[in-house]
Amino acid sequence: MKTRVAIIGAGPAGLLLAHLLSAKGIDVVVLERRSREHCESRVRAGVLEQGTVDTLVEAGLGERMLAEGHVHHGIELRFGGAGHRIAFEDLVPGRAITVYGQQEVVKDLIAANLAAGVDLRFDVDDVAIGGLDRPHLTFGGQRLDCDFIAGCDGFHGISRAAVAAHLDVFEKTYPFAWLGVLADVAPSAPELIYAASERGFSLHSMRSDSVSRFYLQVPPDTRPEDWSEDAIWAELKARHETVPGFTLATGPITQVDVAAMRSFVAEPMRVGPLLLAGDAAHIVPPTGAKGLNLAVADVRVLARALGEHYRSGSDELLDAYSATCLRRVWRAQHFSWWMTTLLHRFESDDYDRRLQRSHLDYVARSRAQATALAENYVGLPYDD
Ligand code: RFL
Ligand code: PHB
Repeated sequence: MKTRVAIIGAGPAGLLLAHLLSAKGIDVVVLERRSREHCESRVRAGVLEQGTVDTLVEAGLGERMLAEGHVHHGIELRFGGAGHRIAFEDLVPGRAITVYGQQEVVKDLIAANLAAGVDLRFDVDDVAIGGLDRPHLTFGGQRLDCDFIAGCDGFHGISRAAVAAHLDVFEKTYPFAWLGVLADVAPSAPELIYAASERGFSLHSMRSDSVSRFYLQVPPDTRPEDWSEDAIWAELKARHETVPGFTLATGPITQVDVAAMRSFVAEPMRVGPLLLAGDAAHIVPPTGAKGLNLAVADVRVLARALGEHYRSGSDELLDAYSATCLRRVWRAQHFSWWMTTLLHRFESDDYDRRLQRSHLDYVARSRAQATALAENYVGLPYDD
């Protein structure tokens, strides 16, 4: 078999890349290890930056997102017995976030790719990178020759590992994880609440008018079965019901998962014909809601660079791919680390705790600090 761009992984990065390239008439094959059902039901991110929304709309993928997603013009930081709203409409006029589940984005992308006749293969669990001199993949006893391999296979994929000898890795781990909770209950507030309490960090988010999404800071070795439904609600209430008059509504919990917290960057994002994109190249802790948005930003740059390669033969954009993406990646690394250290409870001394509180107060009181948070949260403009 032969194709121009062989894409490993049908997450947001691989699927959007396939969609953008096929729209330019560039032949692709997507190979995904898991089933379509698995990819469409994996609950992860929920916050789309303005630029992500614009990118999806431009690519013709906006219909359901614009109808069913919820546009939010602010978030709340809750600490010290009070809530402080970061008002996007005032601080970064014209920019907002859209709350629309990652699995809905994935469903829309799979449907659009299949409608366009893209060669999308699920349940392919033995993909191997055959070589980079004459780039090809092998799977299921077949050989797929290609011009480029797009490694869109997430943090635990094979692509980054295949070129590990060529990469510099920058990494940070955190002494806690997030317990993710999905519940059939209406959100208790219209916007996201990032709550920094004495008991640890907690996040109130949502998926729809009748489904809420919560996260609790927990010890890193936590397993979902360690937490009963009652214990989850008690802890969510204790961390959120810290301002007068706020009551957290409860309901049946439908899913509990644990997400590790990590910061990670592999450089460069290109080794010859192998191009890494999304979580395959970098990970951020979810506190800044940046992971999915970075994956989309990478793929925008990559689709344009590959388009230029095939259209005019110029490799200027491809040669700049890694450096272009890494500028945004490192900004998001800093923002995600900053939000994480600002809001979580660390085993630190009293001095560090006072610093953390002072910093939170400063964000709540200073327009300059609040604007810095807001412009990063809604997403800085793309370079292009
Ligand atoms: P993905 O989504 O991991 O997709 C990779 C795909 O590759 C497949 N794969 C393979 N296929 C073939 N052969 C192999 N050997 C393969 N190995 C792996 C996998 O099965 C999978 O289908 O990576 P991608 O496309 O780069 O997308 C990245 C995003 O998924 C990720 O950054 C976000 O989910 C991160 N994230 C958030 N990002 C946001 O922008 N906003 C948020 O609000 C947000 N919240 C979150 C998050 C991630 C979380 N978890 C679970 C880590 C909240 C959580 C709890
Ligand atoms: C989510 O709704 O899943 C979500 C929202 C904000 C974050 C992380 C996750 O920072």
